[in-house]
Amino acid sequence: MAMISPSRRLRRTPFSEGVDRANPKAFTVYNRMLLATVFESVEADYHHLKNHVQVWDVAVERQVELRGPDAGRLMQMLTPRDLRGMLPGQCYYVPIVDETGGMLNDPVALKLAEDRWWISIADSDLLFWVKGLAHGYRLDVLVDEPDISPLAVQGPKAEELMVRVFGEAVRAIKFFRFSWFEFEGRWLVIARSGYSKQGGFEIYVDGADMGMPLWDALFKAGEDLDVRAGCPNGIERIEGGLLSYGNDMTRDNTPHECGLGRFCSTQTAIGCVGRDALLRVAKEGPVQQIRPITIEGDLPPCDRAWPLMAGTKRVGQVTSAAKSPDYGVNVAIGMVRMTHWDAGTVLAVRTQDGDFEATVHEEFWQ
Ligand code: THG
Repeated sequence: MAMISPSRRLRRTPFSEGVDRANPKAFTVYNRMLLATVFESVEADYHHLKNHVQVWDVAVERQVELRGPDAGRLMQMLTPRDLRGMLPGQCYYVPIVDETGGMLNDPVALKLAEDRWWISIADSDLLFWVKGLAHGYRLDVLVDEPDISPLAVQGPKAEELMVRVFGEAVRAIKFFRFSWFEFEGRWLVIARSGYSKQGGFEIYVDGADMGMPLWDALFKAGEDLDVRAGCPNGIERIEGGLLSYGNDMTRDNTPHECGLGRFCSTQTAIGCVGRDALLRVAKEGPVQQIRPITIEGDLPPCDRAWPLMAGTKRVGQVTSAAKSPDYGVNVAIGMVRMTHWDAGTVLAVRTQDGDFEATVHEEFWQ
């Protein structure tokens, strides 16, 4: 494969110097930024993540900041999740939908204060939709992308490493909660969250100049923990059922089709622009839904949607797949029609290298 041409459009991050030092083998593009995808090998990275601790440059998780008296109102316009019980210091995984109920993004929202929110976005240009709503509804709120760059610390030894750099108080941070910590005289948000099921934290680094000093401090403190540069792992996130926007779902899907119904309280999410559309589809229930899938055989890379076939009939598609070392089978994420989504249903998945046997499951692997 040819190289990717560097340019201003393809943004580097405050941690790129550290990432480059660790010799990544491949990058993807996410929110018009570079995101490493492989260091040693996807399998070696996977085993290391499950046993040790990794530091991930996830600056690609850009923040859309809402600031002003109408920030809370705007936030509720974006999502069918009821935000009324959300307190400052909490993170919520929030489906974001348009007026048809179609998924625009699946970010983590942080409530910093009643009048200040961060939306930590997946790979779509959410900023434009949010600015459009704020302007169209004449809301008293500032919307922009601040110079905030998340750095994730993930894996079973993440807490030990974080304690060494930020002190014992990090142990008290609960899952999907955050608080403020000092580093070199500056205050940073640290949340217990991250795009893996191995546990860990996300540090919201405020100001690009803080990037490498923090990166270096983590690596120095974690030498004896075998801390390594890492990245969201393609195998581990499929095992855990963590969805990838643009891959596993798009604007064509409702949150209910994505299995995100538990993050919707459409009835009470007053003001959500997709509320009426979602109330209509929620009443009937979705006709297709995300399912865990296993696939037999030696698969090519999943670089396109693979049709799921029941005989000659297309009944869904597989959108992510990887060979799992721990489960000894290819694990996958697919969207399956209601008629074929029962656990144990055997289908054929049509890849660029031909058909393979696929089995539908009930629960993800973690
Ligand atoms: N962290 C932050 N921003 C992000 C991501 C992240 N933005 C992009 C992307 N990841 C958004 N997608 C997800 C998908 C899943 C989760 C978080 C963000 C996630 N889900 C948990 C689960 O499914 O087990 C828990 C959700 C819950 O219980 O509330 O963590 O990773 N900052």
